[in-house]
Amino acid sequence: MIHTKLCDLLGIRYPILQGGMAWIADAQLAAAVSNAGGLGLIAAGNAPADWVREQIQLAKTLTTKPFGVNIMLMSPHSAEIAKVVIEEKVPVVSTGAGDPTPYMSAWLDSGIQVIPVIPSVAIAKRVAKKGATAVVAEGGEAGGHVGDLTTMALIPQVADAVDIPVIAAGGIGDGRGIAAAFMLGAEGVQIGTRFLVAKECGIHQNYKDKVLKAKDRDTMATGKRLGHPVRSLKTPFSRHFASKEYDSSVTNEELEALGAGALKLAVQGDEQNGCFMAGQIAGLVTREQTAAEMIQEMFAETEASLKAANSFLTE
Ligand code: TUI
Repeated sequence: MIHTKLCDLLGIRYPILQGGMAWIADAQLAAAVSNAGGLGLIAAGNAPADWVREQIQLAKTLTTKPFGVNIMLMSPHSAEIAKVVIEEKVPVVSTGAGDPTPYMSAWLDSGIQVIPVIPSVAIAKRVAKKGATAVVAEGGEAGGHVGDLTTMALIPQVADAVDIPVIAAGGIGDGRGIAAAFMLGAEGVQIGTRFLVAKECGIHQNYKDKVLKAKDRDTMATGKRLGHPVRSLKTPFSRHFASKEYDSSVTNEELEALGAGALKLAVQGDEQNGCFMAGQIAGLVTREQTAAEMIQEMFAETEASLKAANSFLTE
C-alpha cells in the first residue's frame, strides 16, 4: 500500500490530485476522483462565480469525501470565486496561472488548505512563506499553461527549497511516473491528461479520441510571445496559431483574440477551431477507464515499480 504525509494532510486514500483543467474538470469528474480515493478538483477556469458555486454544491451531493476547487488566477472572476470557496467551505483550494498570495491569508484563516500550482523555486518559496499547505510543482511537459522547467529538473529543486509537501505534475500518466516523482522528492502527484479520457469526464468524444490517438511528439507549446505558453495537441488550430505567433505583423492583441475561447471549442468537439490542451504523456494514454480503475491501476504499478527498483540494490 502506498501512503504519504499528503494522504493524512488532505484525508485521502491515494496521494493523487486530479488536475484543475479549465472547462473540463467539473463536479462529476471531481467527485469521481474523490470517491476513488484521490482529491478531485473542480476547475473554475474562466467560468463565472455562479457556475463554480453550483458545481461545488453539486459535488457535495456526489461525494462525502474531500474535494477542491482550482482557481485560475488569470480569470476576470477569480476575486469573486476566492470568496465563493470560503462561503461554500470548500476544504482545499488550488491555484494556477498567477500569484495566489493576495488571497492566501483569507483562505487559510477560513480553514481552507491552499495548494498553489507553481512553475519555479522562487514562487514555491513565496507561497510556502505565506503558509501554503503544499505545492504542486508543474513541469513544462504538462498540458495547458506551462512554465519552462521540466518536471525532472523542477521537483528536486523545489523539494530542497521548501518544507511543505511537494506534489509533482507534468508528464506523469502511470505508476512508473508516480514512482519516479517519489524518487525526486515528491509526496504526491497531480495528473490531468490521463483523466481526460476517464469515463466520468464529460468532454466531447472527439477530444478523447485525439488524446487516445496521440503519440509522443503530438503536442506543442504555443503563445510564448504572450508570456503564457500553452501546451496542446498539434491540430490545424495550433499550427495556425504558431504561424501567427512568428508573424511580426500580427499584434499580441490579435494573437490573444485568436486563442480566446479555443479550449471551450475543443471541449465541445470542434476539430478545426478547438485548442485541445494535453500534456506530453498523451502518447501513453490509450484506454478509457473509470477514474477509480485508473487510480487503482496506477498505484498498483507504483508499488510494483518501487519493489522492482529494490533489485538494483546489491550488498
Ligand atoms: O494554470 C495552469 N494551467 C492552465 S491554466 C489554463 S486556462 C488558460 N487558457 C489560456 C491561456 C492561459 C490560461 C490552462 N492551463 N497550470 C499551473 C501553472 N501555474 N502553470 C504556470 C503557473 C504559474 C505561472 C506564474 C503560477 C504562478 C505564476 O506566478 C507568477 C508570478 O509572478 O507570481
